[in-house]
This record gives sequence, C-alpha cells and structure tokens, in this order.
Amino acid sequence: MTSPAQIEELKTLVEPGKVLLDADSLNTYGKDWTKQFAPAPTAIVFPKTIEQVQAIVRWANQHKVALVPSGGRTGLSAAAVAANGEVVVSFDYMNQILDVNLTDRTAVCQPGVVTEHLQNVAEEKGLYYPVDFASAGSSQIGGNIGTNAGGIKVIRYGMTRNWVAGMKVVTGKGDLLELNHDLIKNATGYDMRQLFIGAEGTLGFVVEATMRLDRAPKNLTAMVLGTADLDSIMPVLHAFHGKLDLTAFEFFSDKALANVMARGDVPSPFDTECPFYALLEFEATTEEVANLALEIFENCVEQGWVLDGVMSQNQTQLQNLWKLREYISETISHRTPYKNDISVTVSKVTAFLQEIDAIVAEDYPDFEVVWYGHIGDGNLHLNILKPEDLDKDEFFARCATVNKRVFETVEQYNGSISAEHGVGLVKRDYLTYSRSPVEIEYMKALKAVFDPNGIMNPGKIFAV
Ligand code: S2G
Ligand code: ZN
Repeated sequence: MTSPAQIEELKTLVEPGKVLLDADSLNTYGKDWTKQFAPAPTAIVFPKTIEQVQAIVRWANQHKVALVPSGGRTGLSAAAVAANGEVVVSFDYMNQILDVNLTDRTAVCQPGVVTEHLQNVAEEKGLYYPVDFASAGSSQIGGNIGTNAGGIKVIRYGMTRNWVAGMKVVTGKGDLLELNHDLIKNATGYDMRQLFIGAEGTLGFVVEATMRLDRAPKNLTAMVLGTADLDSIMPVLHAFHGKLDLTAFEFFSDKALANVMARGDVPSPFDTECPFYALLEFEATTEEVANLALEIFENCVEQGWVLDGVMSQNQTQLQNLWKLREYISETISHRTPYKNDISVTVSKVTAFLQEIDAIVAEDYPDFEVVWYGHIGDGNLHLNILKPEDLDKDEFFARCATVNKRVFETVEQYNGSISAEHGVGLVKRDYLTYSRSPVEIEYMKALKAVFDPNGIMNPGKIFAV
C-alpha cells in the first residue's frame, strides 16, 4: 500500500493540484466502461510533460507502486480499471496536437488528444484520420494505441496499428524510447512500435504519437440493406466488395435495430422488417459508381439475399443511416450486456456465425441476444442483455458458463476471443483460447524486459 509520505513525494513530481485523492476522483478515474469491477485506486496523478511521466515511473519503481494508464476510459476490457490500490496516471493534461505536417501527412499528438479532435483537425487541413468508432468523442489517442482500437472503417483502413508513424514511450524502467522517428522506410531491427501498440499499458506509457493521415474520402455514401437471414450477409458483402472499394461493411440484427428505434430519435431505414441488416459505405466519386451500387443491390434482391434497402442521397441521410449502427452500443448499455467481441477470418464468418448462433440459442433461451459488428473484417459483437429481474452477478455467472462453448468454437476457427476491445481483466482468463502457452511465455518474457518490477498495469492481459 502506498504510504502518505510516498504520496507527498509523488505530489512534488507534478504541478500543484495534479494529484487527486478524493473519493469522486478515485471512483471516476479508476474505471472504464466495464461494469464488473469496483474502482479502488490510491491516487490519480496528472503529468503534463514526458519528464514528469518518467519521474512518476522512477518513483513507482523505487516504491514498487503499480501504475494504471488512463485515457478516455472508454475501454471495454477493464484494462484501465484500478481495483487494487494502484496509482492511476491520467493523460488529460497532455492533450495537445503539437504539429500537423502536410508534406508528411502526419499529426504529432500527445496521448490525451481526443480521437474526434484529431479527426476534426485532419478534416480542417483537408486530410482524414480514418480510425473511427462510437466512442471517438471521448476516447484518447494514447488509449486507442494501447488497445489497437479498430472500429467501423477497418475493412478499408485497418486498425490503429496501421496509422502510427512514430511514437515516444516511457518504458516500465523509466527510459524514454523514440520509436521510428515517423519514417516510412526504416529497416534497422525490431520495430518496437508494434510491441507497445495493443500492450494495454503493460510495457510502458505512450507519451507522444505521430499519427498518419490519409486523403479525405469523396462523397461517402451508405446503403442499409435488409437481409433474408444470417447466411445472406456474406454473399452480399462479396457481391459489393468485388466491384466497389468499400469503406465499411457492418451488420446488426433486428433486435439491435429495435433497441435503436426505441430511442425515438432515429428514422427507420424502411418499412420491411428483416431479421438482419447490412450497412455498407463507399465513395460515390461519380454517378456511374452510384448506379453500379444500385445495380449490385438489384442483383442481391434477385438472388433473394436482400429484401429491401436504402441509399443515402446527402450527408444528413448518411449520418442517419450510421446512427442505426453507431447507437446500438450506447442504447443497450443500460441492459448491462455481457459482451463478446470475437473475430475469425472473413472466409469463415458464415460457418462460424451459424455455430455460435446455435450455441447461444440453445444456452441462452431466455436471454435477449443482440448481434452487431464489423462483419466485413470478420469482427462480431455478441451481446447478451441482462433480464431486468436477474441479479447482475448471477447473470454474468450464467453467461460465463457459455463462454467455454463460444471460445472453444473460436479456437476451432483459429479466431480471436478479443478482436478489438483488448484483453484487460475481462478476457484474461480466456487468453489461451487464442494464444498458445508458448506465446504467452514469450509475452511475459517481453514484459519482464520492459517492466522488470512489474509496476505497469499489473494483472492486465495475464495474471501476475
Ligand atoms: C461497436 C462498441 C463497443 C461495444 O459498436 O462496434 O465496438 O459496445 C463496439 O461493443
Ligand atoms: Zn466494434
């Protein structure tokens, strides 16, 4: 446990008032969007410079104090949860975009830059930061890197990992590493960026990141298609993906749509009620491209895969169609969902989805199952909604019993038990369904190199 004298020493490492100990701050900064773990940090510290981060890490090594990184706290795997007296290091005051270089098409960001702020600044400069997801309005670049955030545009642009030109990290030993210096080509040994991206703060802190930007997309246009059944979704993807350069291909079930419609502030896409829906997006750069999309749609209807559909004609309609998908997570959150974020290679999705859907129908007959996700890149979000009258702990315990069957199926398909939300605490005990014991031993060996005293987010990804 950290002593009062050690906390007083911590206060000298940062500006006055940048160590908080009050109950509200401990509760607010000691958690993320998960609901299973009670936050219980000792203190929250707010560095403003890289030197202050290094001093905090050295202090933590000296006193063997565990540190937990905190960004936008929108995580869904409890990677930013401090439940055991740790000191939370929040980057809220390291939130500036330090430079935008139009020649290199890069933006130098402090870790506390809100994702949406980077998106807006890129747009102001006529460029585009393409990693996007529902929580972009509050998530931070440092956390996006720590979890290798994915989201809704991965089918075209990939994950956060693809957009980090360079980064500065403070390792668990307190050393500052400047990785890759934003170079496009650099063949000089191990690319250690890739170790820190997705490491969930277990190797060190991201203290600056140079993010790549892309050209701005032209006339983004979305279609929402009502599909006849689960099996029809992937043929629709292949029909469009073969001819259009898609920027997104998402899916959601009728139950997901019903929850969004219940809000009352989003127009229904069309009258036909369908069991599943696909939302796809592309750049309608010419009228020919838009007409091609309509031809493909007609073909999908003729094939019996699609029952109805709509295409956006302007920005407002584009945004309204995206609300159908992006509002799902927030709209069901009050139902304390048990969340699975699983992925397989795209070619295996149909068979995989059939097996998982049969398991949940058999094992969750009395629970509301909501399917949605980034099916175009093989990432499915399976959410089980807690019945109003069922105790939360009992609900999570019952859901966990089904995990074994779900994750055994994931393992059979060489899939991932966590496609984009990370491992944290929530998926830690299931890691072996996706990573071999030998891999886990190598990961632990790497952790020992960068964080020999085990002060960096201990217990996340694997148990200490
Ligand atoms: C999504 C957002 C978080 C959730 O909507 O794609 O990744 O609720 C999710 O699963
Ligand atoms: Zn997602």
